[in-house]
Amino acid sequence: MYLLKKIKNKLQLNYKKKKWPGLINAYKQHLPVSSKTPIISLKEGNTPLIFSQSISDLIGNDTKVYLKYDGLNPTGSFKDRGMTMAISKAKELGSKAVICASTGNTSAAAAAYASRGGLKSYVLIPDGYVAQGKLAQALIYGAEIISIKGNFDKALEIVRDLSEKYPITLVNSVNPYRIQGQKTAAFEIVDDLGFAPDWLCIPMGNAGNISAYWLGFKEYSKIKKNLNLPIMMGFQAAGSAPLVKNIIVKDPETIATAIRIGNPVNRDKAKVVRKESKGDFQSVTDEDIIEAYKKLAKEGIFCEPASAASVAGLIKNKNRIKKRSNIVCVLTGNGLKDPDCAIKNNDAVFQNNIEPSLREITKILGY
Ligand code: AN7
Repeated sequence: MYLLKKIKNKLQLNYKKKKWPGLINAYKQHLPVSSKTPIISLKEGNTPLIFSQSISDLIGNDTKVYLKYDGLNPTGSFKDRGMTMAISKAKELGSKAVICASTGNTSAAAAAYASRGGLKSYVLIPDGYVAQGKLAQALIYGAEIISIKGNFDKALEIVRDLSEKYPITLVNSVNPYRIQGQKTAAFEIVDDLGFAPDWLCIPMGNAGNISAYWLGFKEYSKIKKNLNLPIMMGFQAAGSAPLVKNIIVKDPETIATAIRIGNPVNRDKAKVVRKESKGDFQSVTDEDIIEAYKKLAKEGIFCEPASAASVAGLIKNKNRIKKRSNIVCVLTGNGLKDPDCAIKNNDAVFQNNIEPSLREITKILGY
């Protein structure tokens, strides 16, 4: 009996140890935190890397395609990785308020983590271009929301100015702690696979995330022997592709409102990533994006349209992929963020206004 109890206790202890502590605690030794940093966490990170049979089959050539489903973070996007760091450091440094410009996800994450940390949050968003789920989040988490008659790029210009003049911490991806937190996604991929993928496919807006992944892979390669670095493939929407075209896009337009960004702040960093990784930046049309979005959903994975750009981009490169490649596509945000898009773009059979009679419904089912 005693022995049994002892074994049981030990098992329970192991189980507790295995509980995910949030990404700062999990990767402390790789992050600029100390015992003085108040860790503001919602247990973000540790998102699943899901093998996709249907996308792998579509690519063929014995390719294995995995999806890094970062839409399963606490506020439904990868922004939580950066925000746990940005808000923890803001609090450590005595800040009382944070500000960001956002196409939606940054504002949701900033509002949530600021509230949790007892800080005030201000968010500037482009009027009419933030998906409903994201707006709902910013509202309920308690941000002060300023919706401007202008796009994301204009909003970012304003918040950068404000944060220089007043004691408000900027939490867009120009904040270096954001990139530090986001690099942990690369660590997780390597920890899951046991190696780095041959290709990493990722959507780009401001190009903070692609820069963060690259930093993560490079840092891990210094401590893990024989770690090959991936080719970094960044994808933008055709109507909003400043990095692909190497220009500033004045009036970006795309169904993927998350990446409706015409003047990415991390432009130079992104170019370095492309060069160092021998990667490429390409555009995908809104039609390509919706097609990939539906394909993913058919396998049970619901992401937002911007995230589907990574898979749309991969599909476009089908003929360039070497045999037996391992590929990771990053799904940056949850599909529930943008319910309108799913309601407008699906192949479902939806019959409404039906009489609630067995006869009527049997007829519809075709029996
Ligand atoms: C789902 O929320 O810029 O290339 O203000 O929400 O690091 O900018 C969002 C960006 C990809 C692009 N996928 O990442 C914002 C914002 C989703 C996003 C991106 C965003 P970056």
